[in-house]
Amino acid sequence: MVQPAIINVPSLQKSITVPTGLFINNEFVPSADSNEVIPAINPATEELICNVVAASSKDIDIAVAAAREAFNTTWGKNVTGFERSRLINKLADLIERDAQELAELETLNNGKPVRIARDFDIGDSVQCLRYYAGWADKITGQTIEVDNKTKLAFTRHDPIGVCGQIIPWNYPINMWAWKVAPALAVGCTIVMKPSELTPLTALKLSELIKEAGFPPGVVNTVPSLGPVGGAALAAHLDVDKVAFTGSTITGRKILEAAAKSNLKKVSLELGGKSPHLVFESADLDQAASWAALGICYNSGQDCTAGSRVYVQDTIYDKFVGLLVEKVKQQVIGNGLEEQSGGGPVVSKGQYDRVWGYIDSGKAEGAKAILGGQKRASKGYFVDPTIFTDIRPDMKIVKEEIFGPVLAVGKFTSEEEAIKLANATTYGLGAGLHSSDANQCMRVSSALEAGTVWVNQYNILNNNVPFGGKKQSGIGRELGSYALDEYTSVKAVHWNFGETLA
Ligand code: TXE
Repeated sequence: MVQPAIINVPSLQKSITVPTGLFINNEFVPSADSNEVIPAINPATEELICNVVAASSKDIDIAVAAAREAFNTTWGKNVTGFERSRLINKLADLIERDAQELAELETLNNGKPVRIARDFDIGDSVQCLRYYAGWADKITGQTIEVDNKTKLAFTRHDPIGVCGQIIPWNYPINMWAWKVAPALAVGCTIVMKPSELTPLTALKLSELIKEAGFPPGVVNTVPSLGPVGGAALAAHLDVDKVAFTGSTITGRKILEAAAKSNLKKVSLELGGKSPHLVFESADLDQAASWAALGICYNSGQDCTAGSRVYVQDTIYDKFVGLLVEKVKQQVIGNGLEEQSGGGPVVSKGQYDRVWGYIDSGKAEGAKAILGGQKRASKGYFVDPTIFTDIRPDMKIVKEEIFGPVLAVGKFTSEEEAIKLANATTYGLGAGLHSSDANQCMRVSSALEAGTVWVNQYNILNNNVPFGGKKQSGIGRELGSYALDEYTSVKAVHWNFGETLA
């Protein structure tokens, strides 16, 4: 048993208790063979919140063994869909009960405003769990006639087994729910590796796993450095599936490790450089609001951040003026303060990375019409920055920045707009604004992206699939589609009459 940390939060006039051990078999335990810790840092103050135990590759083996044992005994095919549904619903209730404290912890470790963590990230996570709880007793195959008189075939959608789930730091609770909910619904067991930057809420949620009544070993939580715990999960011979959200470069490593080990099933939700097209018939005020949301939400640390906006030349000046006004309204501050609409970026590493892009934009000749200046105060704050006068070869136009940095360009025709939008190796999200319905249909069909938003941006629903084309990923999360990622189809051929001579 590892003692929890008690975090004093003077501005909230309270303290929050958070477990710091590895969560294996429903207990918080030390590492089996290592004294390494992961420091959890508050990005608004740059101060240490607490240290948590870092899992070694041996700990990953132990967690996978626990998940395998649970899969073979108390979970997997040994539990009914009704029971899985009941437990997932219970978990959703507990998260809802603790939403405020979970949100505060998310803010301390990630930086995002408490209000957003509570009302959006956690609200959506609770709904996601309830959505998949609804599916748990409806996992069915098909009956397929192969010969009416003597034979029948049917399919079973079996839980795939032990799942390694590797999640990032931009939506620590939300990504946890997106991964955990469908896996549990179909009967899989889980070894969850949260990001080393944001391990705290995954540990806090682990307490709720136990309280909800999930049997030991069904969900295990192993904070660890990516190249240690993440790599061990991806290469593990007894892991049946890895679900990953993160950078394209790490996604490649995971796919490679899966190929070199046991050919485990892999789903990848990777980066993006999502375009946003504004046509002359659009409601410009609305389009500017959605475009501002698209780049400012979560301080731009969003895989579908609308980081390239292309505007029809006839309305360019008017639209850019509106956009600047909307973006200026963003209040960036400490997430614990209720008026903050956006927080700092997550870490020193991410801060330096984003500034590297801002500097490169300036050096390559783009014009910063908003932002682009560092603050003198503490904390990893980046004020929203808008670049115009861009060229397709600039780094800020080609690469994922993952910060509130927007590149704005111009087009003259629909054809050119589509060409610019699709000129990327990514294919995660895309947005378009137009009041011409035929144009909306034509352009949404031509955009190479897993999700296209028409006259809105960045709105997701738990019952609608989400994922990427091109180098933005493999597989789909959310909706009924995610169930396929966690099941393996077995065909059973039944002979009830044919005899061999
Ligand atoms: O991502 P990593 P980083 C993008 C975004 C960001 C950049 C770098 O552009 O600026 O990636 O962020 C684990 N084997 N996105 O370095 O490394 C790691 O521990 C297995 C987009 O933080 O991909 C963490 O749990 N796992 C994105 C997770 O991978 C490994 C969200 C994500 O970290 C590993 C985050 C390895 N070898 C970043 N190395 C999105 N799509 O939303 C690291 N990890």
